[in-house]
Amino acid sequence: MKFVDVAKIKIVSGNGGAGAVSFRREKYVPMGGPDGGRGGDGGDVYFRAKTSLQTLMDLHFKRVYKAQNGTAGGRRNCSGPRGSDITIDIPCGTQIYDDEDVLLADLCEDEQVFLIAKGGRGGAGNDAFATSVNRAPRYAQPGLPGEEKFIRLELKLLADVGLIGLPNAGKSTLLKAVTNASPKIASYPFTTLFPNLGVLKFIDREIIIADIPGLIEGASEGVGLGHDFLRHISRTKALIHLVSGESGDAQECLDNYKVIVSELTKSFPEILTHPTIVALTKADIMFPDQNETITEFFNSQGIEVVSISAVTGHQIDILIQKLVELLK
Ligand SMILES: Nc1nc2c(ncn2[C@@H]2O[C@H](COP(=O)(O)OP(=O)(O)OP(=O)(O)O)[C@@H](O)[C@H]2O)c(=O)[nH]1
Ligand SMILES: [Mg+2]
Repeated sequence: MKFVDVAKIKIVSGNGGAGAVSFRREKYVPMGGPDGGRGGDGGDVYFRAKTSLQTLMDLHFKRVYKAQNGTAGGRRNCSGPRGSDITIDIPCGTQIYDDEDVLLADLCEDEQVFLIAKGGRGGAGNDAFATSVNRAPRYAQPGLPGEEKFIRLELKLLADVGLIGLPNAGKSTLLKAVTNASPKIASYPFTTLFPNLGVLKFIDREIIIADIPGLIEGASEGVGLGHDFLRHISRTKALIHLVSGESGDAQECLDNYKVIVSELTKSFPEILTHPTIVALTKADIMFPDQNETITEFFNSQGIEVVSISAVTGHQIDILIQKLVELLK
């Protein structure tokens, strides 16, 4: 199933109900005055952010959202009932754009509500138009139409830290080791098809970590799963770039590291400005001297690395320590 993080929908607020034209008809009152009531206002359309939601999937299935129309006014000055509002629930971190790509709102807090389209006002009944000159007006106001808008929603998950790296680098394994998340892990590339969020608890802090699908060479041109998922880490404060040490070959590790840097340069260069920790993963299956050689090779290129194993927990505490320092 495709992970949906962009959705286009149409929203329509309710039309106002028409005001009524009516005259009092009562026994013994020969010339009853006007008594047409007001039409009810149309319903409004709201967006509401929910931490419990993680995708825009639901909005992909239903494309049009319409609030109820107001009801026309009635006799005896009866106002028509207001149309019911509708509220569209979206994940926290969803940005709302209009059809000209203007950002209207960015809902980040749980239960945050945004009025996107106001219902049309109900029309006044003929009673409202009676004057000393015209005591029996035969007209009333129509209700105003609701608003119709085409909206584009874009989800950018709210995470403090993003995990990047080639497929199979061990991103999901690390997320699982340090957070409450239980992502799918497997020994083949592209196991992760959509982002996973996990919460790392460190003393009194909660750090949200996003594990995104692996990037490969050409991702910026759509190879593999493409680079679209990078939008989710565009708002992180720090990154962990995972490089697998599985091959035991220093040059290969550095080349793998550079593939990611080069793809980021092509697609989301601003992400490279985020403070980044480079982690050499799978230390448990490297020989100690390989581990040392690779680390020194990276250092000689001016890249500091911390070698870890998410399986045995080797140096995971050091990685977390560095991360906390970086986020300060
Ligand atoms: N020995 C060892 N294996 C590891 C370690 N970390 C990950 N692996 C293995 O490497 C493989 C890939 O791990 P994943 O965590 O799925 O890798 P990923 O980076 O999330 O991969 P994609 O989702 O495809 O991008 C799995 O078979 C893991 O068990 C580690 O520290 N030590
Ligand atoms: Mg994964």
